[in-house]
Amino acid sequence: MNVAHLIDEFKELLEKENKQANLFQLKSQFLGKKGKLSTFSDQLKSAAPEERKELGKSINELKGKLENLFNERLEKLVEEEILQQLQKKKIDYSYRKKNKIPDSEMPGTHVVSEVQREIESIFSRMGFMILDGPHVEDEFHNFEALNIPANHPARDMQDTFWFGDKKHLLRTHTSTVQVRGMKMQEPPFRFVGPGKVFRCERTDASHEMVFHQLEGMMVDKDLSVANLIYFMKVLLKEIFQREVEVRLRPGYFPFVEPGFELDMKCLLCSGTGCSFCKQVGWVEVLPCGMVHPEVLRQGGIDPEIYKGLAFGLGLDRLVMLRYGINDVRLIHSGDLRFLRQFGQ
Ligand code: FA5
Repeated sequence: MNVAHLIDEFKELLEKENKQANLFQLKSQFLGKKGKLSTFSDQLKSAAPEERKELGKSINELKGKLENLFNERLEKLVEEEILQQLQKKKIDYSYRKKNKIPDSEMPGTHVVSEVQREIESIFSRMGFMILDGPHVEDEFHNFEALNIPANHPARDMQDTFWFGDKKHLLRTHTSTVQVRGMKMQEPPFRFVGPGKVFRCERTDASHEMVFHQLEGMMVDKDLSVANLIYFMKVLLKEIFQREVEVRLRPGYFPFVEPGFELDMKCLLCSGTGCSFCKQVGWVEVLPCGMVHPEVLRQGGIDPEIYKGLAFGLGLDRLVMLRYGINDVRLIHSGDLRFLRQFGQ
């Protein structure tokens, strides 16, 4: 058998196959221990010593060519398979029309987006800017700049989805926006940063793996805990359109000092205890505090001159309290029967 013929034959057979397993089988038929190439290697054994070097070289070249052909075909096949899968998953935009689903049955804006917009507008009126931040973050913005260095036990407070490089992650909280916001502007300033956050947690009635927070930050010369409490109260009053019962207790977050947990009386059970509030009667919705001087420094702000206040509202839980939704997993279920109750 001549070399050119072997190459052509392999090429032709590779082209005909459209399953990865068959490709690998073909590879072993040609390149395996007892494959077609091995007959050339056998010739090597019986060749005269002066011919061996040249022959060995050409066998290696041939092997390289066959391997290249195989790799090229495999790569193409994988690409084709991915394209096919994508085709299958394509969204059918004509589905609604084909099935004659009227507008009135389509869910409108998602309930979390709706409440988010409402809160954005409340803060806008109080002079806050609205900032956005990336979902894929680095260690610096999610932890280090927030006074949570490597090996700090607080890293375990939030179970993190890490990327393979161990440097990037899906942000575990919107406090990352504090870091970005401080670097963007000169004080005094105030902004809110709403968005999705991700935690590798076991889910239950009040815990999801993907949920929403709304960060708030204000930096100015004369700020105190009194300002913090004022903003929290305005927010809750506007959202619930009435005075709601809250309690403030000390809370530990490395990026604030002092730090607080602001809990709301559970509106689902009026404080008597249910699965949502874990029978406590109170729900954690608004952790907050005065920004730690080290965090201000990391953001390029002199803590001797400026003070900061910050809060991290749990948006989904607030939505649940407002509408009496007793399981956070419903919010993200995509169940149209649930979603149609909200939005316009
Ligand atoms: C934080 O994420 C801090 N970054 C908040 C903060 C900001 C504190 C600024 C101080 C200053 P925490 O892990 O407690 O804190 O989450 C904040 C809120 O998100 C909680 O009060 C709760 O309402 C909500 N939350 C937390 N985990 C979940 C979850 N798995 N599912 C739904 N909501 C959650």
